[in-house]
Amino acid sequence: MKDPKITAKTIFLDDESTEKGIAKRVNYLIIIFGREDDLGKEMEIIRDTIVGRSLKSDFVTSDPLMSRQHFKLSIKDGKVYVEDLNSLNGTFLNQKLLKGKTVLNSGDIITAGRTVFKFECRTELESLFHKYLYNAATSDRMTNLFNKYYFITQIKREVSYAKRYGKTFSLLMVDIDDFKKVNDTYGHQVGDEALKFVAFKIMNSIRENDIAARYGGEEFAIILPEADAKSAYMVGERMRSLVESEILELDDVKIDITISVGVATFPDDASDWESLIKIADKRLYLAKELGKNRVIGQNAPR
Ligand code: GH3
Ligand code: MG
Ligand code: MG
Repeated sequence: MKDPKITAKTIFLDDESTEKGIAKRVNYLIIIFGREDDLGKEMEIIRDTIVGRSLKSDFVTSDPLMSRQHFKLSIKDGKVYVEDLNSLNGTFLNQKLLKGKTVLNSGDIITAGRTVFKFECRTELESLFHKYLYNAATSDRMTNLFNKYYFITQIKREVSYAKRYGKTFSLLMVDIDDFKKVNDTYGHQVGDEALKFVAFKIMNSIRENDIAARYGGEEFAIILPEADAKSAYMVGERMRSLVESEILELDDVKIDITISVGVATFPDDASDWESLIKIADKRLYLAKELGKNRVIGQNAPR
């Protein structure tokens, strides 16, 4: 969760900040066409920025037709320049092969491999609005966690990253125990509050780079980059105990909420994302069978 989430509330500024927000200009590079997991990705250009496929680039894409360090943006006297970095397939500016260092104007289109970038000089308000739209497309409104669509693009990405660099990562599948009873006893509104409560506890048990999503109704999925089976189990256990230890108090009701968690680890348990979800799900199901309010990881029977 690297960027703070921009909600409609955040962009509703007072008069003075609105004036400033219109007056101030910010330079952005945004991917307007490319691979699904790159689309909509953007970066504020405030320093020299190398764009390419390598993780050492400042703006990393997943386009296999781009060079590892494909082109560079640099700033001089308030202007932004673009130059190709001896890439294999060249860089195109407004569909013409780029030669030398060229100044960029707002609206310019840069093409590298199969990826199309747009350079934009935006007002600060526009840039907030873009963040808001991105957030709306990738988040679940009720819990403010990521949505299932975003989760799937990220787990695919995590698998290819871990495969390429020989890394491990883990997945937690979380489901609220006896949630139907909460709805049936107290009504859907209280049920919704319980969902937000669990989402909040999940956020409090993970780190900045972990990706927590609402996977379905009362089910959550969390990607823990670089976490092995043991540390993922510990994160799950921390989550479970955080939820258990606080009673949810709403007006005149007090509710005990618990969760069950299934843990699966790449590559120990599976070598593709679909099987990894299946295994975590199976363990979650086992946690339910064994009496709920527990975490089941690698040592559980499959
Ligand atoms: P288990 O411990 O086995 O998970 O039992 P459960 O009752 O939690 O599981 P079940 O799948 O039977 O019920 C899930 C319930 O979650 C049913 C559905 O009405 C409720 N639910 C799903 N999404 C929402 C939502 O957005 N808001 C509310 N209030 N309830 C929801
Ligand atoms: Mg469920
Ligand atoms: Mg449930």
